[in-house]
Amino acid sequence: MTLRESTTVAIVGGGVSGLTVAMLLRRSGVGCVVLERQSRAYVEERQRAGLVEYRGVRMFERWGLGELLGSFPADNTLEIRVDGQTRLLGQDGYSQESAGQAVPQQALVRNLVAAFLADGADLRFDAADVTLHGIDGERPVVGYADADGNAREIECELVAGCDGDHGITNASVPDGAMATYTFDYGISWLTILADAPPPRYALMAVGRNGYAAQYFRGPRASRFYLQCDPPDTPNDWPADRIWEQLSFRLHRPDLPTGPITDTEVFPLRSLVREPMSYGRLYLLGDAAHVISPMGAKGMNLALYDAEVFATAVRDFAGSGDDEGLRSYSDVCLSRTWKYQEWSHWMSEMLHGMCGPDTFRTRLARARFERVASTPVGARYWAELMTGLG
Ligand code: RFL
Repeated sequence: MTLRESTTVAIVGGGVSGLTVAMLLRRSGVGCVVLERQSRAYVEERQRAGLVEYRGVRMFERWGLGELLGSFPADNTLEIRVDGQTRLLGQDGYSQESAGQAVPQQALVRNLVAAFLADGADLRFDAADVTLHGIDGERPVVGYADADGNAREIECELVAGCDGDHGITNASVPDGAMATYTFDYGISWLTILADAPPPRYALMAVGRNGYAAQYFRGPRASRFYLQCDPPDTPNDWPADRIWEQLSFRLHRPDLPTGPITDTEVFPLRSLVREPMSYGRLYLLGDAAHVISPMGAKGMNLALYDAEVFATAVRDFAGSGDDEGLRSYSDVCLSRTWKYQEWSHWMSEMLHGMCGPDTFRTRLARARFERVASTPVGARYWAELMTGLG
């Protein structure tokens, strides 16, 4: 027999967007249940992003949740090493006053899970075979199988699709009800996690040696990126080749190395689904949009969607005011496209500066000079970097 329960919001996916929206709904006194396909250990170990922009830091503080971000030092400075020459961005007053916070994504997820459960809230791991029914009606139903294989159903007023690009929620929208806009950069990044000391500032190296980057992921951990060819797999990149290429492209013969804990190759691509809602289903985070990690905005967009949605639900549940729900998609898409444009502009400029000298590399270098050496360029950079633009 299928056990049926009810709640206000059924949240599918317990990543950054799902857990954040759940936490904000909890703070607003709105009932919700989170269904996560993976185990708790799995989601708490999954490493990805590492920077919460200033706007996101302020959001957590506004909701009285600032402590969830931990206390790693923050700095908006970004070092761009052009053919080995250091150029620093983000050292203007505006950037420095509005620094984000270095927060490894898995640390944020761990803190959100702990705080949510400590609050007595309802988070169900190992939820298999999630299905959505009646999302265009008044009372959608979310079906799933619990960790013991029992069939369950949750009847709700709203469904939050927080299950990433390849989840079930965006796939439940009828064909033709959403437009999907995609862009493929035609290149891939090899991403490497290593127990190697992080650089002083977030570091990107561009120029004739090719693209590489190194970011903080803890006091003794770094995430590295290397541009590679799309057909490459991690098998094409043994440790010796990784360290040799990182040292070469970062112009650091003395680059400290350490055990490599993870490698992955992913294509640089972007995607936006419009509108971000259908009936009573609302898409958040990667379920609605995927962004090239060049501008470090994927997690930040997920956090933004979570706050816009939670605020709209609070108003709807409190007084029946559905204005926030009706404008949810437009409000979130406005920021999504600004960030897509910025990430695309950065990707074209920084990748454009790599490789042998051509007309294109010269143009990209001229573009970079305007950002690196004019107050207007610095301000443009800062507004997007901080999330305040
Ligand atoms: P998540 O974090 O992928 O969480 C989705 C959750 O849904 C679960 N799920 C399901 N649950 C129930 N039923 C189903 N049928 C389900 N299908 C899936 C999954 O198990 C998972 O727990 O999506 P969310 O919450 O939208 O958050 C988005 C961010 O994770 C993402 O945008 C960022 O990680 C992107 N990203 C980066 N963003 C940044 O802001 N800065 C960065 O530096 C940055 N680096 C990165 C990144 C993404 C990367 N990958 C994935 C290619 C680096 C990498 C390598």
